[in-house]
Amino acid sequence: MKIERIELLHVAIPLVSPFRTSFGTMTTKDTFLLRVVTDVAEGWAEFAADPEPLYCSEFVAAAEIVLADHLVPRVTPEITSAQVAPLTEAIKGHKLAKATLETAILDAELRSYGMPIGAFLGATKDRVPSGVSVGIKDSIKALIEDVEGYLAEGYLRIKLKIEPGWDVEPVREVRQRFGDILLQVDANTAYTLADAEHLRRLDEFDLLLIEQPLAEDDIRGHSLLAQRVRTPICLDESITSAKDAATAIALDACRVVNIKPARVGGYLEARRIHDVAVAHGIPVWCGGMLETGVGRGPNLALAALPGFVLPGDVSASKRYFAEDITEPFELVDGYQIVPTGPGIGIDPIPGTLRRFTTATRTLYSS
Ligand code: OSB
Ligand code: MG
Repeated sequence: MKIERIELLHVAIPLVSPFRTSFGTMTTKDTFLLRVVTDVAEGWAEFAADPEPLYCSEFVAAAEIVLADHLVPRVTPEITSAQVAPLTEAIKGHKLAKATLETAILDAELRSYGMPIGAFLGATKDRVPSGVSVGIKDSIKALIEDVEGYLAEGYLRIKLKIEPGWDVEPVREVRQRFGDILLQVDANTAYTLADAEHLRRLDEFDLLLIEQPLAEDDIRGHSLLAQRVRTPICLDESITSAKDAATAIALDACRVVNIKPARVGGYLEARRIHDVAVAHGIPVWCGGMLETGVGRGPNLALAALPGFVLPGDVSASKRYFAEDITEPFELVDGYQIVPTGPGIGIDPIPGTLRRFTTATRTLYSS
């Protein structure tokens, strides 16, 4: 396989409704896709972060620069997906940008063999249970209506976004109204260890987990918090590699790990985190970042690995998009079917992609 062209396509796709978290409100999926054209196949990937560095330090404009000036120039025409990480190791950080490059090359490579990414990663399931992440609302009433709608659609697990001032009450109301559902919360780093006694009030609601309550670099804080709350701590932002996962687990900073391939540099590292967690008896689940179908497809394949024992943030396309750039992913009895086509198993629909594309740039051409 020989790489002939690497293109970056900026896309902007409106969300069906604003998505509010402790770090900000999103109304549009504004990002870019990477398209790798080789002599035998074409590969696609999606940059997972946003125009502003609010969830993580990476953002669209920075990722474009790092890809154009530092990552793509290190790519050789004959590169394999396994060589992307070693060849770009000298470039510090920028894991979400690196993940985009590795995934697009992996997709092209797998398509050239006719192998689905699920088979490549070691998926053992053909469908995965679907959870949904529910944003912060203006009122409890609006929240209850949203959760009711998602449960009616079949979602098997509800995750509530929380922040100081929107935590114990919304959780209490949802638990009271909907009874014995699978329920968890995500704080996106909005608390400090000084809030430990407050967070302990969530213990009475039998949550599956509390995700990333403290700052991303505060492993020790999470470890101390874990001694003071009964609800299992799950890390998201803190885990950027298998090494991080091993450290956090060894220090009892988490009892669950959210694996987002983008955050950890791609699917190869995501699988290593899965393996580390499984070796320690730590359950994992697949997180999301409001991906279009291009990112959603391979996430479903990852979520089909045996250690993914909790429902992921792998919701249907229509949870975020009235129109996606691929055929939409849909729920079937609360589950999503893992794509079985070669590579990521899904393609952008050319006409639809064209309508949502705002700019295109060639990063490499042979
Ligand atoms: O913290 O898990 C998160 C979305 C964007 C950035 C961070 C997060 C999220 C979500 C939604 O919670 C996940 C999804 O449905 O894609
Ligand atoms: Mg999270």
